[in-house]
Amino acid sequence: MKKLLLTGFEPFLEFPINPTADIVNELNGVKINDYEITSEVLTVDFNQSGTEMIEKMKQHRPDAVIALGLAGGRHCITPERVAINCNDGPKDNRGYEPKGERIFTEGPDAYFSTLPIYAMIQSMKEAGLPAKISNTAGTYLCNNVMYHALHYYRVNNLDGKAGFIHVPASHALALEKSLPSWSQEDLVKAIRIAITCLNE
Ligand code: PCA
Repeated sequence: MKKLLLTGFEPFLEFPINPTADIVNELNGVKINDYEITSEVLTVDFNQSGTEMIEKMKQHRPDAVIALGLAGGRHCITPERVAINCNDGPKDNRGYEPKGERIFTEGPDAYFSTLPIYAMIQSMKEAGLPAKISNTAGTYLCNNVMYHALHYYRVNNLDGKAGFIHVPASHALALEKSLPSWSQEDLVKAIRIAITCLNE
């Protein structure tokens, strides 16, 4: 059986709930096709989250990594195409606010996702769940952990697949903040479908 590391994030900025933490906790230990899922919830901290991702990859030695994050305001599930070597954005959960710093000084400018993102959106849409590819994961912690996962596989010559999927707000979050939202059930269903595509 192969191992999938599935990560979510703690709440951040103006969002008191992060639906990705609940998604990954629900799927922890679940087996989907060839993959057994190990879940972790990451902090939202420019000086910490990437290190956590690498520590979890060293600990679990996953064959694939799917990192999840909330994109409050998006309407559909969006597998990300690319991670860029840049930290920028509003204050993280420890109050740090980088202004256009490189994540790894000597790292490449960008990494493309190695997840089957076309198959993922196709399968989600066939199941009646709106999905489309996103061409920017931003410059905040979601981009940061996606970059870290791809960089770790690359510099260690490992052939695991890695990438990131942004999800819309859950209804629970939308009760607190006015945002387009999905049921938690459909969010989990979409991520289960994405995982079934890993063999493609
Ligand atoms: N979303 C943020 C960071 C944590 C999260 O869930 C982002 O899109 O960068």
